[in-house]
Amino acid sequence: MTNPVSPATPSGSFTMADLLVSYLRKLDVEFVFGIPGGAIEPLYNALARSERAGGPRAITVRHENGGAFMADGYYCQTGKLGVCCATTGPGTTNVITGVASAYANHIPMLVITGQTALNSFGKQAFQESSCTGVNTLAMMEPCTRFNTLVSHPGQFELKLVTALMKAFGPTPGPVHLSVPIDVMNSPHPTGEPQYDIQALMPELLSASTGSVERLVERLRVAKRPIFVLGEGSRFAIGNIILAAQVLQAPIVTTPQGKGLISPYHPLYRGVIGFAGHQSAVESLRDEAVDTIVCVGAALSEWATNAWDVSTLMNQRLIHVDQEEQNFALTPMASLHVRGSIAHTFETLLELLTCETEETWPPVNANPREQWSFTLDDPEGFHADSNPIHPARVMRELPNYLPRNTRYIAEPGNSFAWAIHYLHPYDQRMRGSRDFGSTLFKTWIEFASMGWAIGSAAGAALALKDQPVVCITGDGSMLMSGQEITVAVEHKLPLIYIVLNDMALGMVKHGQRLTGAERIGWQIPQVDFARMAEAMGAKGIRIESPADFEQLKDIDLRNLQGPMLLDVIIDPEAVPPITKRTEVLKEIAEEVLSV
Ligand SMILES: Cc1ncc(C[n+]2csc(CCOP(=O)(O)OP(=O)(O)O)c2C)c(N)n1
Repeated sequence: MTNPVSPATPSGSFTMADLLVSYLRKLDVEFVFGIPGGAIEPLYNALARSERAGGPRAITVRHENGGAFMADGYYCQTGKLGVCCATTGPGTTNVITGVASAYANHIPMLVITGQTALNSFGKQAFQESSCTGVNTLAMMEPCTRFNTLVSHPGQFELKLVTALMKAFGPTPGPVHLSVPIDVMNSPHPTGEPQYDIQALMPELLSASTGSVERLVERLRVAKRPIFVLGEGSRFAIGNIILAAQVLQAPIVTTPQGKGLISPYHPLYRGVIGFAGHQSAVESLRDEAVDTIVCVGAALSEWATNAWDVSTLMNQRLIHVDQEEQNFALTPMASLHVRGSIAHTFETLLELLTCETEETWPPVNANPREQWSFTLDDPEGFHADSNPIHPARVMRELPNYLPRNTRYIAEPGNSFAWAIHYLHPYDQRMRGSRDFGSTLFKTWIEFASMGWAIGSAAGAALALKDQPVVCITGDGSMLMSGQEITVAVEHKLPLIYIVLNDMALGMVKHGQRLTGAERIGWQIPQVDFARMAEAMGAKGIRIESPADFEQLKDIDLRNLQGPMLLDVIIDPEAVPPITKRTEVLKEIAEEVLSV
């Protein structure tokens, strides 16, 4: 029987690789990010056939790690499985950082790597990475939720389907299939998927009625509730904001939850945790606050200011989540509500029964700078200095970029400046039920340099014509900037903002703030605008706030390819990372006092 979605090879056989692509198509996945090589060729052959038939297609990246970051960015904007692939040996070792990042950030991702042919195992075959070679399966083990070698063709389909189910499991994450070339190339007996994969995608269990009723009871009697929104709030953001409005509860977010709510929402008090706002911290410390409803948050070190007891991690906490791993961090919570966040808030609103359209506050017609949270350095935010203050860069960006622009911020000082000072002109006062409605994305758990450069390309491919901004540092650009050529190749409307301080800035400022030795942070001067031009992108140099005016001559709503702004920033401006450095200092002092 022939397969309607993935035509077979010219010889007529339908390989395991064709089968894999058929499953991806059923899941509506559009892209497989990776780099070809001998052992993974059967998959690329199938992808070539798939592309011709309008199915999932290969996006060739420049470093396999970038492919994993792009798969991450694709998932974050669409909710669809991220898929990346690599050849055996160095291709697989290259991809590992991106897979580890996805593991830490709970990203559903399918990672397919090649292996040499089964009969060559143990014979020092070229790039052999079986258990008797450079054991790539062993390397993947700690950073995947399912990890297996497909040792014969009969296993392929059942292991693939198991992997797909596990990727979206109770704690989502990357899954890895290591596939010998001969297994990938072998014919599938029936030529079509045997499983109804859509039906097998795990349904999230609903929270028990009792626990949602207890939550509602607690909210009814709460004198002063407050909401803390993490990234998992995206599953019900409209209803969560509505619930907060009904209760007139202030809202703060973790750094990962920033972007789900408009900065101009009257109830919003800013970000807690790394690079956050004092107003958010004070809102939580307010003694009148008796109930903290924390929704969908990985309560990691940086999200919570090292698990600070005085703000979030105390008995006032009610923890609502659907990812089991997140609950392990909140034994102190007075109530846990475990189950689909979407279902919990639908039920909660039904039980509160008082919501009406009238409870929405009026949409702020001109939200510029009318937010209800405090900035650490308002002078820097408004500074006219040359070189430009990085906080001022954050202030300028929304002035020029379209309102639907997505911002993705790189680990380093970039995410610190952006978390604190970037406030897109966001009119979404009512939240949104769309999965990918966050206007700002960063991850603070694994925090690999180069993540944003890759992730932004995956996001831009997913979002088609909507502009995406990647805010990154010069160190990260030197580490992963080659991926710009992917954006050039696919004409992506991607704008790279390089905060150029000729330094590994976070390291430099961190060393200064902690009184450590000053070492290893210098970077030579690089003209990134010219680098971008050499790669086929548009390059612009920005030294002062006035230089942003050049953007007025560019149709940013209709970019036909990437653009890079090489922003020469004031290298002395201290980023909002003092909370982080205080923790580092405390750790150093504890070690010394032992
Ligand atoms: C792959 C990787 N290596 C090292 C680090 C440690 N690190 C965190 S931030 C940083 C400096 C980043 O420099 P740059 O990209 O120039 O950004 P800046 O901090 O100057 O904004 C380093 C080295 C890391 N997070 N990831």
